[in-house]
Amino acid sequence: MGYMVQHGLKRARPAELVAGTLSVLTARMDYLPRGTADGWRTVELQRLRHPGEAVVSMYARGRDYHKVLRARLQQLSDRIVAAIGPFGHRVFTDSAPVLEVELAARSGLGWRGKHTLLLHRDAGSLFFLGEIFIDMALPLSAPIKGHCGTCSACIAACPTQAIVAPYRLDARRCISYLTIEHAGPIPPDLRSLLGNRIYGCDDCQLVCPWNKFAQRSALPDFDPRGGLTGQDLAHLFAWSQEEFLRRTEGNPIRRIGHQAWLRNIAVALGNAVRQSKVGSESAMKNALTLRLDHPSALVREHVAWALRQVPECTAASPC
Ligand code: B12
Ligand code: SF4
Ligand code: SF4
Repeated sequence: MGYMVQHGLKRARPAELVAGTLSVLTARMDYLPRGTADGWRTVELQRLRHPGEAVVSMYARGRDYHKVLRARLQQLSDRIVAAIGPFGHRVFTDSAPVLEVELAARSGLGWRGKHTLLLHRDAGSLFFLGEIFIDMALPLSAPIKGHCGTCSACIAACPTQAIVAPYRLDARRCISYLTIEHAGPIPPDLRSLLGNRIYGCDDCQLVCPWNKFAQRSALPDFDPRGGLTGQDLAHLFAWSQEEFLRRTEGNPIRRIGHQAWLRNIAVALGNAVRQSKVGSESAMKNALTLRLDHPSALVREHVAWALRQVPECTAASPC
């Protein structure tokens, strides 16, 4: 995430990013899939109790939001042009050095929760943010009051204690950073805390009481696809590079590449074999063993670590 330092104050000064910007239109797009049944938070929390199941963060089970939101913001800009005539504008979603949560909070789209994400009483936090920078001075909308109160459920639920204080995140400990943004080895002292989360993490949002009010998306784009939900770790670990690329086409997971995919799943397999009942770990052990001579040193090291998690055979607990 070194780009944050490189961009310096451009991040906080929209007119330095796009010359002539006078206002920013902020938008949210809900991503809870259309057909999600009530009780979905319990279902998602249960997945974390099945060590052999791979858990991909909810935002990444469908189409890559960057494309969907950008296209829709562009369409909105085109409609405004059709209504009022040409004006200078540029759309963003996570695509440039823009402080999206801060802009959204200041414009009243929600308040920043103690987990640092934006949330709203009527929508929880399961939405993406995007912006249109424009060269017209519009009346400002006002921020809204925060409603976290004395709650600290997200802080308590974070598996790696990444929320080091209310509204303060140590990204180096966040599973989302470790499994998506981080390119190197996952720090050994954090590996067991990742559990079966192989891409991103939703825990701080799953426990948030306001996500009872999370809105279903109106779009088919975020329907789960590519066989990424409810899959066995061993099954996903067996995907070749070609299969990985084919299955993740149009999905944000593709960005991390096959090597980081295997790294993440190796950690989850290590965590699963450590907890598994005698005998039930053999498929996972076999899957790991088949990757012991993978060309990537990163993958090999994580596989070797995972195999070291297999419980010792003892007289009390024979193999
Ligand atoms: C880097 C990043 C991450 C990092 C760091 C997260 C973080 N909390 O900072 C990692 C990889 C860990 C991450 C994880 C996730 N992310 Co992320 N991430 C981003 C990204 C690209 C930049 C955020 C950022 O700048 N962080 C740095 C901190 C320092 O900035 P900040 O949080 O805005 O807050 C500070 C400033 O605003 C500053 N500030 C306040 N006032 C002022 C005034 C001035 C003048 C200045 C200079 C500064 C300033 O003080 C604040 C506190 O330090 C944004 C997209 C974007 N371009 O904004 C998405 C974004 C925040 N992520 C998003 C999502 C969905 C996630 C995950 C939920 C994904 C997942 N399920 O795995 C997790 C959630 C983890 C969590 N609890 O935050 C969404 C959040 C939507 C929402 N409802 O809020 C965003 C907005 C992407 C999007 N377009 O939708 N993410
Ligand atoms: S995404 Fe997961 S690891 Fe990151 S702060 Fe939230 S609960 Fe903690
Ligand atoms: S879990 Fe509680 S403290 Fe955390 S964001 Fe939600 S309401 Fe705020």
